[in-house]
Amino acid sequence: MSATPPGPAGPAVFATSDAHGHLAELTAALRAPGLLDDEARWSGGDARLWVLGDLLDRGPDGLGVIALVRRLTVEAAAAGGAVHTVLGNHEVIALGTRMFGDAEVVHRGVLRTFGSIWARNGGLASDQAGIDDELFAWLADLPAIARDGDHLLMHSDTVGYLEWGSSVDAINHAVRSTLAGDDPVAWFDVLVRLGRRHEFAGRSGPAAARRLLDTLGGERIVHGHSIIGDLFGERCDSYTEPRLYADGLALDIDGGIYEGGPCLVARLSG
Ligand SMILES: [Mn+2]
Repeated sequence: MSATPPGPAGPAVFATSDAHGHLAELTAALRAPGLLDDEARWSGGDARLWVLGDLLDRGPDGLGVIALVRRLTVEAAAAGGAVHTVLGNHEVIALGTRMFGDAEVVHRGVLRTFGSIWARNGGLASDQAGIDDELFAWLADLPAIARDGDHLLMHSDTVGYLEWGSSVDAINHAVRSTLAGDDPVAWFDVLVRLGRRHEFAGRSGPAAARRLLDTLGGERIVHGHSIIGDLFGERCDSYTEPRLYADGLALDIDGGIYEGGPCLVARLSG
């Protein structure tokens, strides 16, 4: 039985983000719209689910979140649906820490180490210990940005993606090429750019969002990374829905799980 039967509008499309190791909350949030059954198996039929990064760190079980998402990717594909994952800055922090550890790197005149950034941003030793070569390769190959119909999907609310290229393919090629290599300065460039935020908010936000959409396609940006409560100055327990803003050009789906907010699953279409 599928909770999301195909209709005239086509398969349903959903997005979630920033689970940050909160496996139980993510499982419950995906079960609510019928994407998972009682045993946490894919029950979404031909629906498509986008997982917009920051799977690990901060919460107790990043490896469990990753394992769930990877299993659902296989199960959804077998059912005619799809689960896709997009790279978040915490994936880059975790991989960079795995690769470079506490090696000091001069980046744009600043002395940095991945290990210290990881430690300051909720890095978990238990997550780090589980990143073997196979998982490293899977995470490092995630796309940074994607299009699904009218939606442009990315982790971070920044126009910085355009500094890698002016098409989705060019951006993903550039980021993958960097993460396939071992140049720590190039890795820090990826991390710093994906760490930017709030660029679709405020007076200049709509124009920034419009520039990204006009260049890469799509009618609406869907992103995580910036907690709704932080972006709009609200308590994290005071909202239960994603937040549309920037004249309707951007949808923030990061409820802020680790700050007491909800794990949001946005229904984008269908
Ligand atoms: Mn993030």
